[in-house]
Amino acid sequence: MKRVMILNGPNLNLLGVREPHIYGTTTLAEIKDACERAAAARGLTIAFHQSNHEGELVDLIQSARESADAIVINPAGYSFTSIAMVDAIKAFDGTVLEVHISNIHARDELHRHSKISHAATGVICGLGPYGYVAALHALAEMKNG
Ligand code: CA2
Repeated sequence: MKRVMILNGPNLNLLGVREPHIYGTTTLAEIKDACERAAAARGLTIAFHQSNHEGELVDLIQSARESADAIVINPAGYSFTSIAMVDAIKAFDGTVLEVHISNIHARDELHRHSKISHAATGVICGLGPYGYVAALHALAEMKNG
């Protein structure tokens, strides 16, 4: 059974609570539920995490080297700054799918250029919370996902 670590970066714990005009009304707990349903349907196991701390996210990415076959990551604000997360992702051998709820390419300059994409296998953005579920379906379809 393919093991997927799902990682969420800073402030995503506020989803559905603040700025619904940008990020919608779905909470992170609801996204976790949707991921659990999709994973069960597709024969995947998931470990779902959120952290506001860059070092903790780096530790989780490193731990995925032992505990996961693939990573789905929404690096949130660290997308635009974190070389440490890029380096940790490069040390992971499996598939890495970067997910953004919003279409970062349609946003302001500050939110447009993810450094993480350089190290990701693929990027999904602008599909809303469904992006996480789409990433799981993609991993289930990918031979080496
Ligand atoms: O669209 C996404 O998923 C983002 O990764 C979300 C990040 C943003 O910096 C990226 O450009 C795109 C921000 C996450 C902050 O989440 C909040 C949720 C509710 C209220 C405030 C922030």
